[in-house]
Amino acid sequence: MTIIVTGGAGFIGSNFIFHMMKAHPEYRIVCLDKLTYAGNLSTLKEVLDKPGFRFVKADICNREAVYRLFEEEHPDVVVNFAAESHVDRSIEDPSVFLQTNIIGTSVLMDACRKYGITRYHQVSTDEVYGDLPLDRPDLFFTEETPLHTSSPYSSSKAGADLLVMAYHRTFGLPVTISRCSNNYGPYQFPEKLIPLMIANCLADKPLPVYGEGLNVRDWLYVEDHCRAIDLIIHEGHVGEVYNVGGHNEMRNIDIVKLICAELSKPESLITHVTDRKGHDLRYAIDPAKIHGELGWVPEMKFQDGIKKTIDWYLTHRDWWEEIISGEYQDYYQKMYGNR
Ligand code: NAD
Ligand code: TDX
Repeated sequence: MTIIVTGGAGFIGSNFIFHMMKAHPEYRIVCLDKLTYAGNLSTLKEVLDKPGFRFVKADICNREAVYRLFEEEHPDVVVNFAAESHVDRSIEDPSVFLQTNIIGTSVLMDACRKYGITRYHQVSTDEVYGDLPLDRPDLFFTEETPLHTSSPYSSSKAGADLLVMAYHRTFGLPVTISRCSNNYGPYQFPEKLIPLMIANCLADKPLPVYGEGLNVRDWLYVEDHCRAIDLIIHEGHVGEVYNVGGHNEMRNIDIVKLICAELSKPESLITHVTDRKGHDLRYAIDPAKIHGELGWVPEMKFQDGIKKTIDWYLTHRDWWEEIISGEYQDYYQKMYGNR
């Protein structure tokens, strides 16, 4: 079995590659990644020289490069993680989000049609459902919840999802989609909430909480997400969407306070800053379908996962200090300088 994993030099894609190489050592894993600001080849250093693994630097929007790779590798399965993934950046400049997340997805699926595959899996997000009110804890996103997006990021992911279902219905492409809640764990780029707060805490820098910090996210340890995708590509039903989440809702402010406590830093570092435009209030996944049909359950408890994650950032300072030393400083200044 040969699997092309796009976006495998990013956060979830790299964790998925590690998971698959351990769980299925006989598979050939080919990572296709453009190495944008969010992709880092050093993340993959432990697998780069392994037999059964190949890295190819290319853009999923580059039809010629994508078709060439399919001709060389004859993949059985394609798992598409490649995306622009940060909501705040999509508010600054939507265009690259439309290009990579929508056009890139269509190029990959065109290649799948042309060369034939047994499964195309689209890694999507709970953000395509929009948000839920804070005062209705009884409401959850199911696979039937209508798409109702808020940001250019989530709109581009919803656009991709619609295309994936269209390729299934019109061309019979064997597709599946997973829509997961917020992930956390090793190798997450420090622009995202949890690693940003860990890095700032360690540098005794202000912790920029948007608004009151009352927005709720449903956190899942990245390895649990990777196991879910592994299960879906093997046992999921073609043409189906699977929500992935572990019923672990937390307010942003409580996550930041927890990180302060774990790192023995004062909560006085917390600084409330101007809210994100169009900020989604609450995400909450109902995972009944993947649990009932495929038997998936999350294994990592948040209390353990967050400790493990903080430990990882403490013991891998070289990985993220290198990242935040370069162009990230300009990004940080632009986003947080006058906020
Ligand atoms: P990330 O930003 O850490 O990584 C994205 C990767 O894609 C990077 O390696 C980047 O170089 C690569 N990439 C970007 N544009 C590309 C292009 N045009 N061609 C080839 N490669 C390209 O993202 P992540 O957090 O690992 O998210 C992976 C996927 O999971 C995304 O599709 C995202 O929408 C989805 N998702 C993320 C979360 C989360 O909490 N992070 C939750 C649910 C779903
Ligand atoms: O500095 C910050 N301060 C802050 O209060 C940052 C970076 C974030 N926040 C808030 C905004 C959100 O309510 O924390 C929450 C989480 O923010 P992000 O880490 O940017 O994640 P989110 O916007 O929820 O989107 C994430 O989950 C769904 C991923 O980035 C997406 O790729 C995924 O689809």
